[in-house]
Amino acid sequence: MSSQFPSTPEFVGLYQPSRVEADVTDLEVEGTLPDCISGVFYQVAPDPQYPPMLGNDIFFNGDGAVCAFRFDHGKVSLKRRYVQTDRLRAQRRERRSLNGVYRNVFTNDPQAAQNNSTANTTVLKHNGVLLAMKEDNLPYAMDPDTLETFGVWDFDGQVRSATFTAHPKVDPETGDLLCFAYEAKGDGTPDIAYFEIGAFGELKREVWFKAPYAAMIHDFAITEHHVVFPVIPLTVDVERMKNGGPHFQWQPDLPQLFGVLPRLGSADDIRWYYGPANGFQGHTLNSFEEGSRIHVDMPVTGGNVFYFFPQEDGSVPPPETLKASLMRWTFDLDATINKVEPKALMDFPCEFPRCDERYTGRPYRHGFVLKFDPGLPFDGENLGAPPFQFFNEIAHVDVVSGDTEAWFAGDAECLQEPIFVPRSPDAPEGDGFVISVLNHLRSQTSELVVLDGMKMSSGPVARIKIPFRLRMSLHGSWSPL
Ligand code: V55
Ligand code: FE
Repeated sequence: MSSQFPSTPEFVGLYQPSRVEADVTDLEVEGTLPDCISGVFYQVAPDPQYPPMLGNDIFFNGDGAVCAFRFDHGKVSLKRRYVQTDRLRAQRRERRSLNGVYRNVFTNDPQAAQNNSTANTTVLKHNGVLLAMKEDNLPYAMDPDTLETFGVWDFDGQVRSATFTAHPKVDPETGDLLCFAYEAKGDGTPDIAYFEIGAFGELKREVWFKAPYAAMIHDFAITEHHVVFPVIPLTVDVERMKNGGPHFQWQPDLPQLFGVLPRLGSADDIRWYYGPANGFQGHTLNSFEEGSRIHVDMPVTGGNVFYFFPQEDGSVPPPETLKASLMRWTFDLDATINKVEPKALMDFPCEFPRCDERYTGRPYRHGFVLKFDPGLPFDGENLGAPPFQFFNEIAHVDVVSGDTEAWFAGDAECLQEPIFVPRSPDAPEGDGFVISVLNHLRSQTSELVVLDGMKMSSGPVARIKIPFRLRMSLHGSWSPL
């Protein structure tokens, strides 16, 4: 019996599954790695173990495969392992895919695991374990050194939500993990839970409240005294799921909704703000407060970015019509109206923003983003580069001056989410290095590039060669040694 991945855009080129588990000691390095980069870069990719049960599948439904790049005295070693989710283990037992439509358990094979998590969206070390997260379930915990999977992580029984975000934030002052759950009482529930978990694992705060309707809350934003929940106009309907339909559906008439909660508040204190309809709030770059005002900086796109979650009539906007840029939303707690309009900080499409995380939730200046410039040479049409998550530049953005400095990676290359590493613990904001996976479409190879954050246009100071191709990934984190 043939078992091959389909030749659909979701499985070719950058999206061809990699499926490699590996240990490579001392990768080849072109250039010089600064000694001050000492730590582990963790990141995770959706990387399906088996060809999709239903013939095709979306990128977000692949099994989580974690990379750990350990930087130590100018050398880098690589370890890559699948998260041993219940779902992966059931598949390997049956030797085929058992999971149907993304986040729709009604379409799973009866042999599939009860827990539907792929653990494929981010990895972050907290209180001694590496958490692999997917927003539809609790995290899985792994050994940060061996990448052995320990199992589902409920924080010693303290977190009792059905789900858990893949975008927690670390408060830089306390080391507390600020996190939340949406659809927190199960599929289609409008319940949201907000948690603060101490650096030593103790649950410090927990607030449960309800959104006006059940919809995707992918990322969120924190400040010293508040948290902000961006509710994307992608709603959930369990009846549709029972009919085999998608978990999410785009609602062009719904606003970009934001819930603002005081960190010390209760459910009654949540305040909802309404932005323009038919817009897509992306990932948070950073956020901070200034008197009564809370600023949240993120890429915003005019229309549905997720072509795999169409609106009711099945339509999706042609990708070239989607205008995106880095925007600032300002929520004024003293304002009497609840309407908000974002202001553009930059005027080019970008995503996967990251800040110097010593400044998370605090006034800041420097950001690092993946950028797409359609005006630059491109020679990848026949190499399987779909019009989704394709970035040919990496940039430093200064949100105070509005300046941008970018590096173009090449005419058949695609960058993945960067991570920022400070030069030293007390270096000025933004003084340090930016690390990103770079995929070469022509040679079907991958490398890590390391750039000086304040000299982005000079290009990499080092390129670290990976002896196999990495599939497109999502998010990751830096953990100092
Ligand atoms: C996102 C990614 C996901 C997901 C839901 O980027 C939203 C947004 C990788 O999986 O399940
Ligand atoms: Fe994300």
